[in-house]
Amino acid sequence: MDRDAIYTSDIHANGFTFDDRVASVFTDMISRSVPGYEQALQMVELLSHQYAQEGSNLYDLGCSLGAATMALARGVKSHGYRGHNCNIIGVDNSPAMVERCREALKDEPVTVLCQDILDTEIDNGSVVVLNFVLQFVPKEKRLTLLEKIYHGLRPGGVLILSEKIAFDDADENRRQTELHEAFKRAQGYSDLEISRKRTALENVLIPETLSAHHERLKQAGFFSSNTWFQCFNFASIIAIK
Ligand code: GEK
Repeated sequence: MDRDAIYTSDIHANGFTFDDRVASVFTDMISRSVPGYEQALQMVELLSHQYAQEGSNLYDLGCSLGAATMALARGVKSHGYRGHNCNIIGVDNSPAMVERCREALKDEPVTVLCQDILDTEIDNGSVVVLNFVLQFVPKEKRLTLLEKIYHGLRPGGVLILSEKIAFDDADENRRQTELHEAFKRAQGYSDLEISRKRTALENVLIPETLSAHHERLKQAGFFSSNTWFQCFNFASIIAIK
């Protein structure tokens, strides 16, 4: 796995994009930047095992290099009859990510589409994953996306939504941000790399509060949504149709 040293220089300082350079170090970047990332993937496998319905479609929207797509596949594979006949579909709009993802998953029974998830047709779904992706979708388009997912799910189907989150209280927000930055320092990032990345992600990654997410999921139609995981300012929600 190539190590992320992108922000040791300031080439990327003008704004973050999922280009070839990011894609080439992405596994290292996300593992050292998102506390709980590995655990989220383990639980995507477990939740896929639990909620995959026979003959349904499972989607990983914003799949990057396919880590959660593979977790969906493992969850279904380990299942015996209930996961049988499922289609697993990964979607990402970064050509650099999709090219690498297709290569890495070429022997797996999954389809990888290079597409904007706002244009993806969701149909006959039982599990949909948005693993740290909604935060990159413009705020005004988030409800429409969740409504589309809701309508494309079968009854009993689930959405797994993992996000970086914000806090209403400014002091709490600052404390959680400090803890996240301490995590990144402990993972070997320097203060300069942390601060350059923070600047690059401004206006690109827009976090919201957990209550805003739960409220929107309710508005989209989901009858239940629960936060099953939180570590500092990162959390994951499961919403059920
Ligand atoms: C994982 N889920 O490893 N349409 C398609 N893809 C998009 C869009 C969009 N509108 N917006 C962003 N992306 C992965 C990690 S990374 C998270 C997801 C992060 C894609 C973007 O190209 C990138 O690959 C991914 O969403 C976000 O479990 O970098 O913090």
